Parts: sequence; structure tokens; C-alpha cells
Amino acid sequence: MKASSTANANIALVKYWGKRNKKFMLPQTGSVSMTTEDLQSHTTVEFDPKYKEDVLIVNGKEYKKGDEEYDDYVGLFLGVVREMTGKDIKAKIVSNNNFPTAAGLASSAAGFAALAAAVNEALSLGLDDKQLSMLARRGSGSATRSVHAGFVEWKRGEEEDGSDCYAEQLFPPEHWPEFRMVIAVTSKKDKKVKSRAGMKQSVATSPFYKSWAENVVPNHIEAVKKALTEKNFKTLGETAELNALAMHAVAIATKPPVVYWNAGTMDIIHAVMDWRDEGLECYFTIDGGPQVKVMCLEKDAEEIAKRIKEFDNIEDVIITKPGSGIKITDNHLF
Ligand code: 2P0
Repeated sequence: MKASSTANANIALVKYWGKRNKKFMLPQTGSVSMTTEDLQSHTTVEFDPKYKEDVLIVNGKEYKKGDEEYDDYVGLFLGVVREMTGKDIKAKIVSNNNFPTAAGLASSAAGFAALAAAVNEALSLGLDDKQLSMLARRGSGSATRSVHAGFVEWKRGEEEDGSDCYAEQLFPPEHWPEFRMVIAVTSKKDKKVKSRAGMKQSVATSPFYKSWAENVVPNHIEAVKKALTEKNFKTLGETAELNALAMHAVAIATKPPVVYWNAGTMDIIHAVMDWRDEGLECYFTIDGGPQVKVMCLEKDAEEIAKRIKEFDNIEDVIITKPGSGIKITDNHLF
């Protein structure tokens, strides 16, 4: 009852920011993302009666009862798995990311997509990709999208039990192999406010939340899907950038404020706007953290990476492209 898998982080083109149901992890809105190729979680899980408690080790660090990661993230997820299977067997989970954890690089998305796939294999659950995306959702909302390769839509659904709330592939990576995101890592520190807590506060207090959920997101989903279909880079970039700014406007106006940007974030925002004015076509998006993801085409990616590295407060630059979904591997971490 041991299995391993890999999954990649995804970066949203239309963001998920807010739940309508915490237990089933149902979002207020749909969202659209690109699964990356190079931001990977590798996870091994083993269910065995020899474990008296669940064991959780992420990037070499062991988490215990009382840690949020252990209780509220993996603990709740394993509770869902136990309820689903009727088996109360403890598990050991070891997971490694090849990118900064919890710094707005969607580590929970990659981690829970990989974990859902490994659990499916280890317990021979026989779930298909749609069911896997629903299982991954119970660990972390954005994980529902990382199950699939390429460009992905997470459907909001209407049902109260989440039975119509899952992700589907819109296009495989081969649809737009020239698409790139150049990630400017402006800080590798853990963020102060996790997305989960920040979005909960936004739903409760942001004066812009209703307009975000009812107007902004539905329009942006349609525009982004059309731009992806036509491979219209300008419309895609403009819409995704506006969507990120609108999400951060909602977050910033939350009480207490949720401000993820640092000085490096602002530097890159302004630089991207200046480069665009000069004719270098690129757009930015920002998630629940200070990193800036610059969208561009392959021909401009190296130049943009070089320019980003010239800023003082940049810790790392990663170039990524549309990548693969979950994969089962024989490479066990223990
Ligand atoms: C997204 N984010 O669509 C948005 C943009 C952050 C900003 O999905 O509570 O870690 O585990 O469902 O999935 C981050 O939210 O939150 C996220 P939970 P999650 O990528």
C-alpha cells in the first residue's frame, strides 16, 4: 500500500479567491490556469498499520500534531480519504518540492495533486482524472487544477456536495508550446498570510468581493478561454494581468489587509509595463505571494529573464512552460 507520484504547480490566468463551502472546498467562482513543467512536487505515501500516527515530512522537515500543515491540511485530507474508503489506516507521507514552498508558488496545488494520485494508487481506489481532481480539491482548492496537463479550467459547479466541482483540461501543452512564464522570485520566505486565511477574510470583509465574484471572474473566464482557443497572446496577457490586479485589489481592501507585494514585486510590475511600451510583449500575473510571473512567448523568454536578473532584490528566476499533469512513478522517497 505504497505509491509515489509527481505533479506540477499551476499558475492561474483567472484566479480562485474565496470559498462558498469550506468542508467540501467549493470555490465562489470558477478559474483557469496553466500547469507548469518545472515546479514539481514528488510525493510518496504508504498506508500501513505499523504507523500509530500519520507521519508527514515535507522538504526534509517533519510536521506534528499542532502544526497547521499536519492538522488543517494533510490531516483533513486524510480524514476525507478514510471516510471515502472506510479504512482507518495511518499513513506516512514524504513530499519534496523543487521550488520554494508556501511563497506564492502554488506548493499546496502540486503537493495535493501528487498526494491524491499517490493515494489513489496506494489504495487501488481506481479513480479517474475527474474523480482525482475532486479528491485533490479536498486537500487544497488549486490542487484540483494540477491534476491535468496544459491549460485547465476548474468549474465552480452548483451542487452543495461538490459533485459537479472539478477541473477539466482545456488544451494540452502541445496546443501552445511557445507560451512561457518567467517567474521572478522576489522572496523565498514563508508568506505571513496563507491564501486560505486571506481569501476567507476577503469573502467576509472586502467591499469589492461581490463585484469580483459576480462580474470580473465570469467575464475573464470567457475572455481567457477564447484567447486560449485562438492563441491570441495579447488578449490573454491583458486579461490575465487585469484579473491578477483585480484579485489583489480585493485582497488589499480586505480587513485586516492582505498585501502580498514587496518592493521587488513593484519593481517588476513597473518594468513589465515599461518593456511593453518599448515593444517587448509581456504581461504579469501575481498569486498569493510576492513572486511575479511574467507571461511571454518563447522568443522573448531569455531576454526577459536576463532583464529581471538585473534587479537587486531578485532571488531567483525560473522559466516555465505548459507542462504535465499527475504521473505515477516507481521512484519512492522512502
Ligand atoms: C489561484 N490562489 O487561483 C489563487 C490565486 C492564490 C492566489 O489558489 O484554501 O492554496 O487550499 O483552497 O488552493 C491559493 O489557494 O487555497 C490559490 P486552499 P489554495 O491559484
